[in-house]
Amino acid sequence: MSSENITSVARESRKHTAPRDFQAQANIGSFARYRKLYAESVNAPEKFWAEQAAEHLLWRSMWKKVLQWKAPHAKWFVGGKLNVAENCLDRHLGTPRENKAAIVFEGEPGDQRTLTYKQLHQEVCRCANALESLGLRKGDRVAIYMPMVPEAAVAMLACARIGAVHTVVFGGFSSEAIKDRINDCQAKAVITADGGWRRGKIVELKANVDRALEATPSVEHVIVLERTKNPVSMQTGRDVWWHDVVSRASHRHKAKAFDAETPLFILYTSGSTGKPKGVLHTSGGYLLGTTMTAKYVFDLKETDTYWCTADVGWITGHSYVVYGILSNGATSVVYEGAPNHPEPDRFWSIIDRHAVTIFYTAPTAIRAFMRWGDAYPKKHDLSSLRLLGSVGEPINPEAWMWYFKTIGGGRCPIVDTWWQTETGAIMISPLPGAIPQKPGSATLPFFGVVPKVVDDQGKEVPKNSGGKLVITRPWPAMLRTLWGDDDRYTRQYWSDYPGIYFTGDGCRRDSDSYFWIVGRIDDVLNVSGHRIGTAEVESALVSHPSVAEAAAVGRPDELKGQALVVFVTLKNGVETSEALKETLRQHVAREIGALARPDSIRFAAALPKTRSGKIMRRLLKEIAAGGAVKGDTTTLEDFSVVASLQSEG
Ligand code: 7RM
Repeated sequence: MSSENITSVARESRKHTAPRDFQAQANIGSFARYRKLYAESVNAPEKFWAEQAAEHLLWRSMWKKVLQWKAPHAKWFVGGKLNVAENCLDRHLGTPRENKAAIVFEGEPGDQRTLTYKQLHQEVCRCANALESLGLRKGDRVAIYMPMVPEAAVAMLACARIGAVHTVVFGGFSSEAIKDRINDCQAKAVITADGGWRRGKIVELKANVDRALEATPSVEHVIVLERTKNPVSMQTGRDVWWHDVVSRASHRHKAKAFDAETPLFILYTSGSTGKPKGVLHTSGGYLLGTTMTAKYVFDLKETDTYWCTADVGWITGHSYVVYGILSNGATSVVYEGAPNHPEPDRFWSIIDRHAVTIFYTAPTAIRAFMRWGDAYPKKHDLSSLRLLGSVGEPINPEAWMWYFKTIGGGRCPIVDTWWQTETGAIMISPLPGAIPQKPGSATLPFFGVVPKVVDDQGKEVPKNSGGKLVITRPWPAMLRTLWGDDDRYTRQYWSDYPGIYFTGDGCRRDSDSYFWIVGRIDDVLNVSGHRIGTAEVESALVSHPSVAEAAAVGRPDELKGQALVVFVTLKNGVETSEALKETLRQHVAREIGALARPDSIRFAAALPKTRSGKIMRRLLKEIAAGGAVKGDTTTLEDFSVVASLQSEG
């Protein structure tokens, strides 16, 4: 879609600077310090990255060249050797971190477990030995289909330790989705569990794997963790129990050094059409990017208890539950279940009981908490928190302010982190002690990241007008290719503007040069020649006291090009009515302008979302146009949501 004059109308001007005591202790404590480091990172990038790589990672051999760039292919730290698992574990042993909690786990039923760095290291060594004893070697692909339990991280790190390439398939995906992903990367082994807990029920992971494996000839071994004691069938010769092969293996394992460009993992992400894309990340650059961003964006300190609520099946779980956090020697909280089990205060109860200091979640969750009401957070002591984070979508200013006041008690900075599966690490975000925040803006780029907002010709657009977000230089944690489809890699990301990475997102910069992401460019609406970001219409709607969540889509319209259809879920206790529809229409017109007045408002009990909470507007578009839902729905969280929207016609 063309980017000409995306009408960007959000005008949020509130600016929040971190409290003085936060700044005083911050890893980057002033705007001047950020500017200085940023300038160094873009003026002499190879020098900057060489220094950072030496400071932040443990290398077995030094690289010969920092960057080899032949667009669109990058190699970072060429000739350097390291072991990612050793960086996340072994290097903390023999230091005061050895007996520090690496993972603090809470299962949904309430069971708790803490693994120190020493214990986690032993588990990973056992798992690495088990994988090797099954014949897995460097370069082999291993699918991981697990609940959010420490063993999911153990399995990932064990793969990294032996140079195998993991592909984590989110535990909520169907057997169809597992099958496609296994076949695409020809995985030799699967690591799964007899089940996982979700809202008091067992998710039948092993049964899903069994169904998938009817059509995956590459799989030779399945390792099954006993989590729920749910009966499962075990196929002799193929399936083995974790407690037989892992727990009994030696807790000593010598980590080999691997080339910096050794593939670390493939993570499938849904494309707008059919086949999911297997995003490939490699070792040295990815680990440097996640380690540095974790340290500076989350302002990690030795004493922090950090909790990112993302599942490991999502890039956020890879980068900011496992790799970037453990590499810093920090404590990572892992929670297995739903935010509203047994009650909608579960997250606040976890923060209270574990004295969480840094909390990172998604706007979709924040809006759900708002909808459930303030009484739940108010029941708990959240005073341990010192920093909040947001990821996954633009956060609407309404939700930002609620998060800031109700969860952060008005004292915690919020880092609104923009990045993608493809970017591997956070790209645009406040550094909390240095960059003043504006609710709804991801603010400014991280070190070495050079984003621009451009028109279709690649020319930078003026301040305050909309365009496409691109990244003009390679960065260490960038994806290297799409697994098995390098042409698609080039076409998808590097063809709109040769040599420049196209993110697929629409954006504008304000007069402070802050970045405001307005959503995926395919989601930009064109109403009577005006281009409007879905995020802006949705943000206007949720600023109304009756509205919990909203999704805006275009429906083909002879007169206007596109008519604006919005799907709205209401706050608890609010009744639907024609009068409310009219009120909301007027509300949007007042907030944005008459051009954005919705043509049609549809109340819905729920919106179709991916597992990571992103609204699937593609499906809503099809529903709005009156057609059937086609294309890939494997990433959809709950198909019944679509069915009920369709039946409401
Ligand atoms: C980390 C992640 C990537 C897409 C991205 C955006 C949207 C993510 C923000 C955001 C506005 C943010 N990876 N997105 N974070 N939009 N502000 N802070 O989400 O691959 O699953 O999705 O998500 O559209 O392109 S992802």
